Formats: sequence, structure tokens, C-alpha cells
Amino acid sequence: MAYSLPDLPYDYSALEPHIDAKTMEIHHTKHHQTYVDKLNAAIEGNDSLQYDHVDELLKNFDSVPEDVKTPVRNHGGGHSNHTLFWTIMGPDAGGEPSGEIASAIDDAFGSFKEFRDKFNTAATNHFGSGWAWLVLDAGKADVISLPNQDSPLMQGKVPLLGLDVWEHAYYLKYQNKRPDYIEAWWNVVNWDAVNERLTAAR
Ligand code: MN3
Repeated sequence: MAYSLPDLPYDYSALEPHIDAKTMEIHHTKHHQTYVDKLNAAIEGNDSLQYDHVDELLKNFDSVPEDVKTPVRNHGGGHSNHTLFWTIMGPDAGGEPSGEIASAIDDAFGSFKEFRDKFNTAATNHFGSGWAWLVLDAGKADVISLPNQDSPLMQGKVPLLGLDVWEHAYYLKYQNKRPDYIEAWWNVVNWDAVNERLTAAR
């Protein structure tokens, strides 16, 4: 079964002015599509690597054969990460979380502000391409950053919220000003979706 590009749950312009429509369109139809295509090419004909959801493939990354580990890491990670990314953003979103995720953040970091500061630092200081993540690690919330398209699932962690800090995610609108992109992105975080991910993980 070949993987396919998921539809966005909103229009390309829905996250304006924080994330511009052109960036969203290129990011979805070009970058994400390329990860899907290259993943499919890498695992074509290999029955042991066909899962219903790419996340299952990444959870079993240790058993992926050496000759396809690199493309699965890069393009499987890319497909999984972007599939998550589109859903944890939305219009009429942002602000502070409520519900279970708010409690998990308070328990782990002390307050939402302390969490946000830690996440911002991880996202801002990550050198080169990669992602900042809020993950569930052995049942507890944590902030990490990972290079390229590496997925927390490859480390046995559950990704709850992720921020793409590759330049393709922000360069058209923000150029070299990654901190401005990060600040704007908080306005489109869909905490309902993050709560759903936490509930599913538990
Ligand atoms: Mn990207």
C-alpha cells in the first residue's frame, strides 16, 4: 500500500497572517509530496515495511533493513512529521492550552510560560534544519529538538506538538528571522488537536 499526501484540514490561506498561503501551498504540495513519493519509492516491493500508517513504520525503525534505513529515516520521518504538523495548527487557534495537556505541561515544566520559553529556546537554537518537539517520554512531557526529519517515534517517544524550523517553513515571509516565525506560530497552535494526541498516547 503506497502512502499518499493527506489533505490539509483548512485552506492554504487559513493561517494568515502568521503563516502565509504561498508557504503553506509549497510546503504541502511540493515538500511534503516529495517525502511521500521518495518514501514510497524506497519501500516499494518490501512487504515487511508496509504499514497502514507511517508512524508504525517509524516505531519499528530498528527493524528496517540497513539498505533502506536512510530513506525511511528522511522521507518516512518527513511524511510523519508533516502529517502531524498540519493537524496541530489551525485557524482561530493559539492562546494557552486547557484540559489534560495543560496539566501535563504544568507538571513537567512548572507553568505554560516556562514550557514556552524552553520550547522557543529549542526551536531558536537548533542549528540547521530540524524540528522542536513537545513529546511524551515514559509518560512525562518533555521538550527536545531533533535534526532533519528524525521523528521522536524512532526514539520511542510520542510526538504531541512539533515545529518545523527548516528554512522552507518560513523563509518566504520571515527570511532569516526564525524567532519571528516561532513567535507567530504560537498563534496557530491547535491545542484541541494536541489534547487528542495526548489522550490517544495514554
Ligand atoms: Mn517542512
